[in-house]
Amino acid sequence: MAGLFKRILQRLSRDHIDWDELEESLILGDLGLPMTTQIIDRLRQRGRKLKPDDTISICREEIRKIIPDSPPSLSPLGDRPKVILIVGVNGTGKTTSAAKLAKLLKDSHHSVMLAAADTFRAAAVEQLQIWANRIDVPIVSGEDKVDPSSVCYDAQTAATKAGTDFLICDTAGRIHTRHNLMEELKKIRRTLAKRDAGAPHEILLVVDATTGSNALAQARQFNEATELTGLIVTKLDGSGKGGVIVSIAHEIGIPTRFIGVGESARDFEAFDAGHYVEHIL
Ligand SMILES: Nc1nc2c(ncn2[C@@H]2O[C@H](COP(=O)(O)OP(=O)(O)OP(=O)(O)O)[C@@H](O)[C@H]2O)c(=O)[nH]1
Ligand SMILES: [Mg+2]
Repeated sequence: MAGLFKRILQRLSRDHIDWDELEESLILGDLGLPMTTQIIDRLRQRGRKLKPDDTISICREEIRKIIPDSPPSLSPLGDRPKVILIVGVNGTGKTTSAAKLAKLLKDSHHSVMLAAADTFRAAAVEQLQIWANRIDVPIVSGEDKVDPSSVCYDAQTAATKAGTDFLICDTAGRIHTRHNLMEELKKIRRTLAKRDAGAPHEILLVVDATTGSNALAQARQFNEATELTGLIVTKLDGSGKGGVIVSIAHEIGIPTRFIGVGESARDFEAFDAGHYVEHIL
């Protein structure tokens, strides 16, 4: 048993439930107040005879109700590149996740191209370039300080010409409360939609699991600006933190699509609700 439930089980006594303590544990586990209240209500309906193991299984049941078994997987469009835009605040793991996702798709025998559209931070293009070489995937990158929209557009042109299945665009870290940065993201979207009205077909927000409720605020703001299609939740390795997956699904309705569980290219998985509830949370 992993972090949150293990901690709760250790604190539960055999003969009575301390509701305040249980509530505090769920909130500290980043499940969010609405989800916590829902779980506590459900447990209270069961009354006094609850055993610690029942408590944990009811928590799991309630969580499973709001997290789909398996979120939609990424399948190619067939006639044009499926464009995936990777967004998020600074340092959450966007560049690493863009590369890991490229590797995952490549390993499933799809053709992939990367676009280095973080032209803001000097070393960002080079960082993605190193990854692209390592995983042997073509990359389109822009000059320093060039408009990220034009890098994405050029990459989309190249991917279309090459008949590539997936184009993954890494973008600069941006603070979700900064208006002009969010406008830049909207411009990238509009530019990609010029060639293909459905593009970007996926907008994945990368959140760092260890940032807890701040990740919920990020998801809310990014979703307002760009209509997210899913989350990549990183740094789940050894953090004992993963509750934010629940609060974001419950309060905003955005599914987690992939998780990052380490720094190497292999430490990346499609999200699996059963595994998450049993082994990660
Ligand atoms: N332990 C762990 N570290 C991760 C994971 N994903 C990313 N990292 C690390 O987090 C750090 C930041 O990752 P980046 O991919 O550069 O993050 P970014 O969001 O692109 O950062 P900016 O471009 O500066 O906004 C790096 O040291 C990564 O190795 C993960 O799943 N687990
Ligand atoms: Mg980056």
